[in-house]
Amino acid sequence: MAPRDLSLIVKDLELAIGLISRGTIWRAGETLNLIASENVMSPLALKAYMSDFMHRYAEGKPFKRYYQGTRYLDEIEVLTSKVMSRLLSSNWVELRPISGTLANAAVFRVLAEPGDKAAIAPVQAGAHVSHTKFGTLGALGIKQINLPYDEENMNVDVDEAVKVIESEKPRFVVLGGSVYLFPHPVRELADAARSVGSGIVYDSAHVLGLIIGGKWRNPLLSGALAMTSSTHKTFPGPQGGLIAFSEEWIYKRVSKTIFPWFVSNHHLHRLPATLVTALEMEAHGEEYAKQIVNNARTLAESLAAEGFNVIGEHLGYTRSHQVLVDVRKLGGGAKTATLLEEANIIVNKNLLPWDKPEAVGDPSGIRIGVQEVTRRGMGKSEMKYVAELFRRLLIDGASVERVRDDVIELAKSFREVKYSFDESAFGKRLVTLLDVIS
Ligand code: DSN
Repeated sequence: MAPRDLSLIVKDLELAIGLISRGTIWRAGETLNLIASENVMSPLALKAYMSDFMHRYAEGKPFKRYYQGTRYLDEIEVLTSKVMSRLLSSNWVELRPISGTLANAAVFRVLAEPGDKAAIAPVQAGAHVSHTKFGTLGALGIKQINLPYDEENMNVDVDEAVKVIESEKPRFVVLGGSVYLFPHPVRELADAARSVGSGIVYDSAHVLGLIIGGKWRNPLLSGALAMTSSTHKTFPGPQGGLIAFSEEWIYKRVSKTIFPWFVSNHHLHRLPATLVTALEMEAHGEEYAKQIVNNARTLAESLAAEGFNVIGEHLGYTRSHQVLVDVRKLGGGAKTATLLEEANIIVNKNLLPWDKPEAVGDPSGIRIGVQEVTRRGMGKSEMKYVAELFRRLLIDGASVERVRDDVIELAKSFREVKYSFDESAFGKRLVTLLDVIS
């Protein structure tokens, strides 16, 4: 090894400190974040995240670990499961998957062997890549059958889907996903799935917070066998995953396989932060979810009024936190998302129902999510203002700098995280790692 060049190390450290700091100031303080799969934790949850648990290992189940030193973590994991069970009306919750994709992997693998078939809501209906042959499903060797899509209703075609389930007899049916405005038909397909010895796995990653807040149907109460999720979208916790089940047998089988098949250590500091967030959602989730759905609808209507081609007008635009806009006339999804980013408005380009998968690099649309700006306290008047900013930048051709200045002003006025516990009251007693190490 070459001798250490301390000046080079310090140079890289300075670079790292600059990048971390500028990235944080920009994304947390100066942008309007409209990515539909993100959110911000509350100050109290952040403090809980900054715990010593981030350094530790705990393979296995609470109180049956392969490591010593886990006594407090065991209690936290049990308590988090208990709170989540209460919020999701499930007696069986697994918190160890470290992402929504790994939650899907564990359930898919238990329900099917390589070579078996699974029927999924197609990509037009919002399927996540992990549901598909290009992602986790394919990696597990499970064959993908698409449920038919009803363009008019922008949803799975129920009558045709029943026929597909009855004829193909898939081992499981996947509903839910990443890009959808209206609830998928769980109740309508549950009997058909059951009649062929199959079950519905509902990916609730995007709508977990809406389910807890009572603004989206709980799939477990509509007949789903399992709901998989991440914990950081409309549920505003740390990045992570979970699974809730409606039957004990599937819980037991998945639980036995998460470790050692899919996760060894389950990134323990997620758990205290998820617990704080779950309690925040129990206290404030109803109000929060209601405001998210109202804001999404207001933003969709306002963008349409400003001259944008917003998808789903005939269905009332949206019932989720998402709004989809067809931007083909503005140069397409890639160009539009890039221009918005220059003005500090962060969205992602997205395939719209008619796009072929090959169009993924430059699709017809953009996807907008309002869950983070809602958490920061924005309401109806801000949604109208956001639509106006979009129009000034994308239709009127206003200068990027002028719009960016207005976006920074707006972002600065909405930094506080609402629908959360008072950090100054509860946080004083919460000891973080930085209080202990020096
Ligand atoms: N769930 C994806 C999204 O919706 O952005 C990320 O994997």
